[in-house]
Amino acid sequence: MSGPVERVFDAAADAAPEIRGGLPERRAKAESENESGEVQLEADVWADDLLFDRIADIEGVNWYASEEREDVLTVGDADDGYAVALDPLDGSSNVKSNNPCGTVVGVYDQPLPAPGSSLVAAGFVLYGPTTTMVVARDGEATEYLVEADGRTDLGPVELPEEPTVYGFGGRVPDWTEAFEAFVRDVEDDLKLRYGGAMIADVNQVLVYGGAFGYPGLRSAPEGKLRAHFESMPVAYVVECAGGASSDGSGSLLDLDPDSVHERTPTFVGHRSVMDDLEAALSD
Ligand code: P6P
Repeated sequence: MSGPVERVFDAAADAAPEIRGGLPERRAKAESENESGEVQLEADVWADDLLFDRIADIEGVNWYASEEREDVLTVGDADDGYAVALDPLDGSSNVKSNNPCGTVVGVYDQPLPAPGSSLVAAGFVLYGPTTTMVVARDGEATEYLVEADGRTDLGPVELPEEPTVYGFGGRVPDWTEAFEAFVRDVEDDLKLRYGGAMIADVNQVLVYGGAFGYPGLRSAPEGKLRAHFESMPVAYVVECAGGASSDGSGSLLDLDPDSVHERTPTFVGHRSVMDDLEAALSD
C-alpha cells in the first residue's frame, strides 16, 4: 500500500496511543446526540476531532465522514480522490465498563454515499489488553501491534478452518422468528461470545472462527449498524481474511446505500454460517 491510503492507516495507528491514553478521563456522556440519534460519549467527539485533524490534510483524501458528524466534509480540492469514513470509537459505551472498543476505518474511491464495491481498503484499531490494528487491502488482511513508537507487523489474518464462536446483537424478543430459529441451530455448534463492541466481537471471529451479526429487528428492520462506517468496512476485512458477509441475502459489499448514515442488517464470518443464515431468512 502506498500514498494516501497507507497514510490514512498510518494516521489511525499514530492516533491510537493518544486515544487510548485519553479514555480514562473521558468516560462521561456528552450532552449531544449523533446523527443516528445516540447520546455521544465525550470520548466519541474527542476521538473524532483528533482523527479528523490527522486525516483531513492527507493529500488525496477529498472527503471525511464520521458516524459522529451529520454531513460529509469536503477536505480536498479535486473531484477525484478518496472518501474516508470512520466510526471513531466503536463500542464507546464499553469505555465506562472498561471493555474493548476501537476505531473503524473505510476508504472509498468515490464520494459518499458510495457502494461497498468502492471500498479500496478497510481496517480497525482495537483497544483490548493490547492495542492492535487490522488493515485489509487487495484481498489480504494484516494484523499489527500498535505502540507509541509505531506498528509491528504480526502477520496475515486468516479465518480458521472451523467456526467456534458466535455473537448476535439485539434483544431476543425483538428478533424475527426466522432469525431466532437460525440462532437456535447455531447454538448447537458454537459458543456465545458477545461484548457490545462490533470490532471486538468481529476480531474474536477472525481469531477463533464463527460469526458476528446485528440482525434486522421487529422494531428496527434495518438493524442498528451503519453501512458506511461499520458494516461494509468490516465486511471488507472479513472477506479479505477468507470469510464472508451478508445483509441476510447477499454480500454487504454489494450494498449501495442511498444515504451516508443508512443502517443495514449485518453479518460477517464463515461462509457456511452465512449460507445457513441466508437460507433461513429466505424461507
Ligand atoms: P447493543 C456499539 O454501539 C455498536 O454500534 C456496535 O459496536 C455494537 O456491535 C452494537 O452497537 C452493540 O449494540 O444493542 O448490543 O448495545
